[in-house]
Amino acid sequence: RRNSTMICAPVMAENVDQMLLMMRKAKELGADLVEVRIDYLKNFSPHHDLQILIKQCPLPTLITYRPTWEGGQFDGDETRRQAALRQAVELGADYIDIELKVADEFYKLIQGKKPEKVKIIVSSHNYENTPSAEEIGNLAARIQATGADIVKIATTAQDITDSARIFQLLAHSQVPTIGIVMGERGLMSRILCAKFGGFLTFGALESGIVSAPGQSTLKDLLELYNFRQIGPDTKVHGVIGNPIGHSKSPHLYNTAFRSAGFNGIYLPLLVDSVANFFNTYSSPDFVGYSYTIPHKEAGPKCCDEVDPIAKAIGAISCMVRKPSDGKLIGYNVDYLGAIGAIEEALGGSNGSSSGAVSPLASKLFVVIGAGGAGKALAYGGKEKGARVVVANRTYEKAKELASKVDGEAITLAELDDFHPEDGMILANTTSVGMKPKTDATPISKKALNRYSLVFDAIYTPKWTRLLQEAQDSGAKVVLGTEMFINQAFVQFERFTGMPAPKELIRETLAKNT
Ligand code: SKM
Repeated sequence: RRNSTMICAPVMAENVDQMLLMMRKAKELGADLVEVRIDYLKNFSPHHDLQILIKQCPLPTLITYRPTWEGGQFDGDETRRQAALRQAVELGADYIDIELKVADEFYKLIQGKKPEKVKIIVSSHNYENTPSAEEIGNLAARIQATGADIVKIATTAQDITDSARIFQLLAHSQVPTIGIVMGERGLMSRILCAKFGGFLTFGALESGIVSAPGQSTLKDLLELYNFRQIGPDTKVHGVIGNPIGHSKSPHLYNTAFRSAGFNGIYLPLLVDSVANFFNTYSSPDFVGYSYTIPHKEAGPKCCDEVDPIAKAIGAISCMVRKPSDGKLIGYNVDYLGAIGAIEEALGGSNGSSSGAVSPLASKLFVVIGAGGAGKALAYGGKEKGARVVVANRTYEKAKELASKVDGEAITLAELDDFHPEDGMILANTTSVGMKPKTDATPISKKALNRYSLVFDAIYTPKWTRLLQEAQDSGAKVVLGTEMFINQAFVQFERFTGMPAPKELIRETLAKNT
């Protein structure tokens, strides 16, 4: 274990018995303490219920009685609320959460009655945004001035860069501090708080049942993100995209990092602006990135150097920070994986190094989409001697890419009636058909009988509607998982300098798709 950051499981239920069951589950799942959200209890009788909850909990307890004015469930009398919290203090709960707005009042109430071991967390929640670094600093100072044992600041992420200001607080704070940025864009704060010395993070017992937006599950913290292994020297990696929840990259790399004993973490990074991301996260510990839709083409602008192939393609899929000088280098490792898998399915040797003629040579290769992945596939097709056709919703973009690969451009609307010859090869590189819109497909089924092979870059789901219909039409199919896995091997080696544990990566993807 590399850090002292605890994992706290929030327990929310309508009655005490259910809460006790959840507490046992929290312990089984590996939590360090539980937050008892007594504002969720119906017919709460403070002394009786608190005594049972505090005494029978198999883990240390944090008692929280969150009022509606701070985002909780309790909308009754404030004097009663504080009286219940005072009882929790007297009954020897390990931690009590009290909101900053009433902290001074509460400290007066418990004067002389607080056992030494009971620690007070003074909390502030902002459900709108994350203030400036200066405002957060002032807020923390105000919380400390109440006499808090532990400072808690929870804000809301409007952008992924918001977590950086909370990390700054954690890294510089002189007292134990909980810093959480809520919402999907704040996910990294819930995991990297272990790197920056946060006092605790929250982990839900079940997915979808969270006490605050963006909370991870205990299971994900421990198994997917290797939370206990994160430390001050842990190198940060991630996949930059939007959306990003579907990505299996975190599963693959975190599993592979752990098996290789590599001190790294890999996160899903929901990024709106790559430029803002890199302006903010410029520390030497933020070292490796995968790029996915729609940011592959914006990637090169954020690099200090771009590999010649990525430059020719006009998009990157991978970026690493050189340890020697901190420069960010961009690569494109997408096309190799996809083209290799297509060649293999066509039954030829993938002759790139042997000099043999590729089975793609002189074939008509239709690429749907002219974004980052489309560019990589079109480039790969041309390299192998195929005649490339780019089909894209915006014709201008199709034309621009087609001209780079000496190919032809058509619009997506023309694709259904496009059949200059039989035995063509089709590659979808758009997100049409990706989870959750799995009913969608970029081409009608009846047009598919002109193709001898169909590839889909999408791997969630593994069998897209396009691939199913292609197979029904008698075409060979190449799954997106093939491309995904091939490029992951290369990226792992770039990130770690070690050979990729290929079998493990394969197994991990199979388990998660
Ligand atoms: O090129 C890959 C990228 O490296 C990662 C990824 C993902 O995590 O879903 C998909 C592809 O774009």
